[in-house]
Amino acid sequence: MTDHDRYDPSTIEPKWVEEWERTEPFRATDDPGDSRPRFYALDMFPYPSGDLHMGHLEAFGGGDVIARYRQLRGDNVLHPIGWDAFGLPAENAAIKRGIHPKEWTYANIEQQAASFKRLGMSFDWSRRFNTCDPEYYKWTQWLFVKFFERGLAYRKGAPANWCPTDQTVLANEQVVGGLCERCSTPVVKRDLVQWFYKITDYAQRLLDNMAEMKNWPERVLTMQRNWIGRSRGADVRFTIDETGDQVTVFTTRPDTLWGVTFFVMAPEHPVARVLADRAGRSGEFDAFVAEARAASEIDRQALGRAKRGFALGAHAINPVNGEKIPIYAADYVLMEYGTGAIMAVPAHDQRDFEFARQESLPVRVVIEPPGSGLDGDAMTEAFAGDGVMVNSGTFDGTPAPESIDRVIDWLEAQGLGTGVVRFRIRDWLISRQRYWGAPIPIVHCDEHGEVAVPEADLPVLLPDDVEFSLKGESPLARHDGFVNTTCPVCGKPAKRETDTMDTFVDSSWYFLRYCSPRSDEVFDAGAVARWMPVDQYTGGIEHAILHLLYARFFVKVLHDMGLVPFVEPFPNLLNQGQVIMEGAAMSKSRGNLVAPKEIVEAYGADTARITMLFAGPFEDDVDWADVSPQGTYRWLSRVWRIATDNAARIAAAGAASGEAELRRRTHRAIAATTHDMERFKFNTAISKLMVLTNDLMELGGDAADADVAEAVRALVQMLAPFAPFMTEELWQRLGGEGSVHRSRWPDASDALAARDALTMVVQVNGKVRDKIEVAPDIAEDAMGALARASEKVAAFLEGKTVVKTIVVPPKLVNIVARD
Ligand code: ANZ
Repeated sequence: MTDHDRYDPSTIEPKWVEEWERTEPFRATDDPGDSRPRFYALDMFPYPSGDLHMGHLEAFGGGDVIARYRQLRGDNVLHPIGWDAFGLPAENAAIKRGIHPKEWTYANIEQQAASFKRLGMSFDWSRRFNTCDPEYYKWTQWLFVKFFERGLAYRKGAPANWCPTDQTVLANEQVVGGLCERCSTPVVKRDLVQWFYKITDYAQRLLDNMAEMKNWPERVLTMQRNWIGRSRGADVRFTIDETGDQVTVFTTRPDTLWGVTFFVMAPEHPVARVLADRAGRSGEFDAFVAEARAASEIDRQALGRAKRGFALGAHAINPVNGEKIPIYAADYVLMEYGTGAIMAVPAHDQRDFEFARQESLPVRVVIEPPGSGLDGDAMTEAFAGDGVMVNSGTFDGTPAPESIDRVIDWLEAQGLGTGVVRFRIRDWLISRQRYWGAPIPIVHCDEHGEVAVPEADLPVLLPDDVEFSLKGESPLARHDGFVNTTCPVCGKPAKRETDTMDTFVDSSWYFLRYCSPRSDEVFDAGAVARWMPVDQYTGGIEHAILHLLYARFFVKVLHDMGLVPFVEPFPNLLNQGQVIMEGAAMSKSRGNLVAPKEIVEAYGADTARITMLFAGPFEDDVDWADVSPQGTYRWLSRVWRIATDNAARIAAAGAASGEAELRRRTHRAIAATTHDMERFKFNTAISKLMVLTNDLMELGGDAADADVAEAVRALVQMLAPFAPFMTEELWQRLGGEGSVHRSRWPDASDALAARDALTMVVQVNGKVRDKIEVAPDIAEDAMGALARASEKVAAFLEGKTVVKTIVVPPKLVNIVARD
């Protein structure tokens, strides 16, 4: 064997990187006359935080296999790449290391782009863009203006989540367990005037359109449903005895109105303050409110913790029975949900129950499972199950769930309340007091208020010459040249908005821009209609709520604007697992980081890609400690050897025919691999290719040249999505036409694939004496005949009389014989 014949990825791979750079073979064709089926394979675009890490190899490796497989199936594939390039880390790097965010960002992008190429990703590089390019954020701003014109972008003062470390506000979605998603600093509430996108207008449609999201993981759908949090119930009006004010509560259980024993307002409720002042306890109340606000919403609502309460010394009148009940302010009631006030039913709501026991308030049972005799004084927890109404006047005996509707009807008839539907989701807080984002295109004029920047003046460019510091306001607010402008309406001096947009705004529409990335409109409607919706979206589960909900919202708004003909952007979603190391997340600080680069340098990109995808089901986490690039490399070397050793035979071979064993196994492998590829079962698809490799080693020597040629070509083609470099090289050496990546995925002959050889076991008196390969549809008497014809079996039958032959088709023959 010459040295030249050795599998050497370090020479093959860079050669093809260069070739593909030159020929751009993965460009999508946007010719409307192209009759091939279109396939939009989209990977969630990367954030340029540094070089690629193992998570990228996993996610983009899987995405690339999907794109390449569709390509081989004959589709016109759009597989774009770009960068989600605005965001806080660039600014923090600027503060820490004195590099301009722009420089840091674009340098990282170049590094990641080079690494993607080295990994053999089949991107259409001609469509590449970054969200921080002015040509892109111009349109992010244009969309803001459109939202603003439709009343879907607005500014209001509200308690906002504030991260003291990052010195910026965060969306609710970016607060995880009370901590800043980025830096884990406890988030506090601050009253600030902020910009919002009105996602709440779309809450019901975000739920309803889930019917169109055919292939989403169930858990992602559930997370979205919970986040949207639709509740049906009633708003019920209570009157304050001492002041005559009316305060409305929201309840999902109006059927428990007769069990209300106290009334609770959020500490932030304006009426709570009035009552505290009236009681002459203002100072005490201030301290109480401050303490409540220091805790996160999640902590405030947690079960089993001591609740902070404040008796307000006033009473509410229960409208259904005229009872006067004490009013409290308590931290477990939130100002941001419902009406910020509740009717407390301790017998049937666990938080109310805990508060009642803490404050020695009465517990009155009004829902009872038939015959159970619940006792309010003896209960140890609230009863939240179904039952019939008791202690509820004329409603006694009404069973759940119709009890709720009946009480709502009655409340409405009496004018005491109204049936309502509420959502937990809040409007999306999109403004950030930071520099490295798309400036919000608004001018504040004393006379005309908030004025949108006219389209002709977009983009509002980020100035380069700014000062970075974590102290105080945003760098843009300190830049006079940026701040001072004129009003687009009257031309008088005015001030620019200095907040920038949350980067999730940038990523809410990038998939539309990919369809016509150089368009001088936001996107070309024809191109979008041709390519969208995305056929397969691949990315991390961490985006289950944030990005995927925002992008769905954007598309609905664009649909309502008449810009897109569909309402859901991603009918099919695939979430890859995470890459971990010995059970823990890979991270710099843990020192357990393995860079894809190390694997590529040692074994090549093909090995790196396959090792990752072979490690387990794509959706599951991969523990890098358990995988073996060496094993993959050995397998690929074997494939290489089989193909190159047989190159001459293969080149000279004609078309395969007949039903030889190698052919049957080849077609079985094609059928099984295709089945797995269609279901994104990459790891089992790879294992089937490994089996075919073994079959070739076992049978290739004696098989007909044509059969070997067929098997090797099929192996190379099916391996192509996983190992794009080696297969391209082999395809060329085997005399294949053009690029393997432009060839057609092999077709399985159903007849050959079905001719599955099964192993029939032959026993004599219950002991296994032979194993014979048979067709699965073998007849019973043929089985018996085959068994008796076996020499091995005959040896055990010598001198004996066969009493009985038991045949269990197609796997077992047991011959019972006596001396
Ligand atoms: C009385 C009641 C009795 C309730 C009962 C529940 C069970 P979901 O389902 O999540 O929408 N609630 C309303 N506004 C609140 C606020 N701002 N902060 C804290 N809790 C609030 O929750 C609706 C229920 O949560 C409402 O129904 C209310 O308690 C409480 F056996 O009213 B319920």
